[in-house]
Amino acid sequence: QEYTLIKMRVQELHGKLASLAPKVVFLIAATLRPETMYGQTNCWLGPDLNYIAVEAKNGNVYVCTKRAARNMVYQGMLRVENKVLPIVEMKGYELMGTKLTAPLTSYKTIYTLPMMTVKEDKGTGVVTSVPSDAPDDFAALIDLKNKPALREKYGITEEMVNVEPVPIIDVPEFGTLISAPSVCQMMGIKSQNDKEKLVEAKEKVYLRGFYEGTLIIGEFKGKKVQEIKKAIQEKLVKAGEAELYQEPEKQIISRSG
Ligand code: ZZB
Repeated sequence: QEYTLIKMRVQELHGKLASLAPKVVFLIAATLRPETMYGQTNCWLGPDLNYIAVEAKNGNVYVCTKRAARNMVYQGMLRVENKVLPIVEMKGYELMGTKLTAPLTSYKTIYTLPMMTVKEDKGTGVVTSVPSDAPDDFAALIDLKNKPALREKYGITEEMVNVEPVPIIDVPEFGTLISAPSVCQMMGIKSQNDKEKLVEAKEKVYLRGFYEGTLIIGEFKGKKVQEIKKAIQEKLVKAGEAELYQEPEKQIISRSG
């Protein structure tokens, strides 16, 4: 499985990240949908997952799970070869509310927010949120908007969740409606805890967006998603805003098993 790693730049180095100055630090999100980066509204971390900061070959610092860093070592992406050398170790909750600059999105600043369903054994443990086209993201975002206690627990302010799904992909069947919010509404999904419904919603939105979707924003506006996915990935990589990353076979087997 080939992921695109999206480099989300940390704007100010506070707390556990403060000691990394003057290096440039990125949270590294793994996505299979680089064409949706126009619609990023925030970044998800698992509050109880462990994250590490490691130095990349290019001198930047990358934040991800240890497992992802190990894969990066094998793929020659890190400065220290042959082993994982964490510069800093932290829990997801210690990074909540971090201000990030992400590529292609119209939001100048996006925030790291908690999502309970982020998996440690998939991608990098850092997930970019596209609530227009990912039902999981939409559901987790409405949870944070609707539940002040959840925000307070993680030091999240209302301002940080004051974002709306951005229409980026047109799917004929949904007309002018935005895919993920309308599918969630149709299926009665009210929270990230509606896990079974969310699996079904994801399937629906995924297939339609990929096979029937047309981009309605950015330089590839008017083009079919299928046709420009690769071009957007290449553009991001060329600009130094993304890297390619392979997920080892073992993970695929354990996921389907
Ligand atoms: C942006 C995006 C936009 C995504 C979208 C999906 C969608 P899959 O197909 O099940 O393998 N993801 C990545 N890592 C994790 C993790 N550790 N825990 C939880 N979720 C994770 O799913 C791949 C997608 O799962 C990735 O692509 C990422 O979210 C998320 F419009 O990135 B995606 C309908 C889906 N739409």
